[in-house]
Amino acid sequence: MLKQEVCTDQFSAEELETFRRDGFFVQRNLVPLEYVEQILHITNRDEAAHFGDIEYEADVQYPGAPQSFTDEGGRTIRRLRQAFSRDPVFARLVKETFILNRLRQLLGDQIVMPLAHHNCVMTKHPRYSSDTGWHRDTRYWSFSSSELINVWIALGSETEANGCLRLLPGSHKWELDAGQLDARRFFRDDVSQNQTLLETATTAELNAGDVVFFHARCFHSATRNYSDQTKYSAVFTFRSLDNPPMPGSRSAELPELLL
Ligand SMILES: O=C(O)CCC(=O)C(=O)O
Repeated sequence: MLKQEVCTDQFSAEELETFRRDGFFVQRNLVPLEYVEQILHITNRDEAAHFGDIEYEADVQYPGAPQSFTDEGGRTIRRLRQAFSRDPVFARLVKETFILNRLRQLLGDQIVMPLAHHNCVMTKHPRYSSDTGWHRDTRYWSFSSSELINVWIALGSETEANGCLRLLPGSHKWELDAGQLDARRFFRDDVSQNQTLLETATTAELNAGDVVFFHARCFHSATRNYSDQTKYSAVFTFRSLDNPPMPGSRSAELPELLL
């Protein structure tokens, strides 16, 4: 039987202060391992069948990804999208008070979960996975404001070797010049102004059940998986009721859940 020390239902005042300063907070042992096991079961089932809405490494064309579906590793899955349509376990999980109360502390009483963004299980495979450059998730999202919070749930160990999240503390507050981003709105590492900022990067090494709450404006990146085991993480985003998607945008294309 797996044993785990589970924490309280809300952030302490210090944890909130850390989140507000850094734009992220790593909450250890938050999700009971029974959830982790159920989600891994669904993930393995849908991965084996290539079932549902899937993003392949070849779709993103990031460094390290197979160039086409016919290349070796061309059918390597990067993430299983639309997690909510795959099993009720995801809805049960995000409605748990240990998640919802924390989101309320960050965003206010009425929490909405967009289904158009994240809402996925990231699957980072050995050999054919890719490097995700420094970016803000809001780069292609369109809401009244960029005040959204991501919840990244580790389903196994996440380390530098298998491509864990790296974050730039405080970057959710940065105002940037256009020249600091490239054409795809990745944070450029060839600009001296950025190089100084990149020196502040920190890694979020995680164990199963640990959760990173991070502001959608917080710059983050990750390398490919250099280990020999696949890394799995479930990821969702949340907004307050008074921060709707812009009509006609991709963010407004799918329904949302009022939690
Ligand atoms: O490669 C990763 O694990 C990071 C993924 C990510 O940040 C994203 O898809 O927005």
